[in-house]
Amino acid sequence: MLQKKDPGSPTQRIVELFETGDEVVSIEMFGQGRINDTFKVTGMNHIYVLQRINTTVFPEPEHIMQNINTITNHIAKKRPDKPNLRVIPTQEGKLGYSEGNDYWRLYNYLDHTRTLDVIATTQDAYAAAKGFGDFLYLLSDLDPHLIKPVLPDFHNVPYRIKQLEQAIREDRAGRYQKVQDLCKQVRKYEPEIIRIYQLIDNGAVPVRITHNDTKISNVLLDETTLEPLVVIDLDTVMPGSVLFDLGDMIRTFLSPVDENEADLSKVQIRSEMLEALISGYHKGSKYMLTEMEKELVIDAGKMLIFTQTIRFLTDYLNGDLYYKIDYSDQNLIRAKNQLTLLSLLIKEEKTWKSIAREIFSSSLH
Ligand code: GN1
Ligand code: MG
Repeated sequence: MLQKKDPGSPTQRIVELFETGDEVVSIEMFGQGRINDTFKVTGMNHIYVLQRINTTVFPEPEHIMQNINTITNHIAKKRPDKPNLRVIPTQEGKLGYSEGNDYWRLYNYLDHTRTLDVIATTQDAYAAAKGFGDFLYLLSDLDPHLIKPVLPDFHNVPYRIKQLEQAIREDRAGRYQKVQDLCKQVRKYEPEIIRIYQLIDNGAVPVRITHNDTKISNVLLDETTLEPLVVIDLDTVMPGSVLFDLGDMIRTFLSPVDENEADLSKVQIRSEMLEALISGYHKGSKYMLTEMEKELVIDAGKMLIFTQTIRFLTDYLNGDLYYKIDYSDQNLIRAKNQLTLLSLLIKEEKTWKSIAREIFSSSLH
């Protein structure tokens, strides 16, 4: 009794190419990702997560799957008693299935878990940050050379600025005039953000295996205890700086509304969430951050919010080719939302920095 809620899609045929030993009962769209397509597959015996990888964004999905397989095996070996993400191979023993421009993969579904889109309480912030901190710690004894840099320029600020400049020059969607002022406002932060990026790039902080997309919805929490269980969305796990992860947490944890909120007066910085984020991460990562990493945490937030602002703006100028949108000005709204967050963070940056210092030094070891 197949109830496909995704009519006309090849999803059932695809699932059957994987080594599940199960029978499909239903398939439905699932999740909030802006890049890949995700489906929840209910089988007779188990539930699975099927994903179609966006091969424009990830041109070498096989490399991603090798990375993910290395990472998930490493974590499962270190904590076999906990729920873990597993790559389910195809019947031919491959880590995914490639057909035309599509690349598909299948995971086990982790039941009795939930994700958050915005952080409502300090307990949420602490738990989610601790989950990402655990992740850093769990991978800290894995040689970064074993992980391929699948998107080498992902957090490269000068590269992102060049992409914006190109989008302005080409003005493919004829939208530049509308966003000229916004471009000016955001570009005034460039020198300051480039300085932060260069510090990192010049080796002020160690290269670690980092997640690189630590928005709150990427950690699964136990649905009753709210304990962080599993970090998901491992496509961008690469050698990088922990500051990319901390920066993206600052970007997504501090405001009571997410990047899609059009009412900019709702964008705010909640200092209690910053405190919870830092103490949760510090605890999860077993206090392994260097002094320089701790010192740069707020700067990292600035850098990630800046980069996200110009990425949304670039995509808006290009005619929405990268991020999924629900309505035509959504990338513009997202860019404005992120620019508001950036200016709020910078306005009181001294306060945030002193809070960060205090929490890092007062957390119990
Ligand atoms: C994308 O689609 P999702 O949620 O995995 C993006 C992140 C952005 C985020 C903004 C590979 O993440 O870098 O921060 O949207 N991922 C990629 O919501 O570009
Ligand atoms: Mg992602």
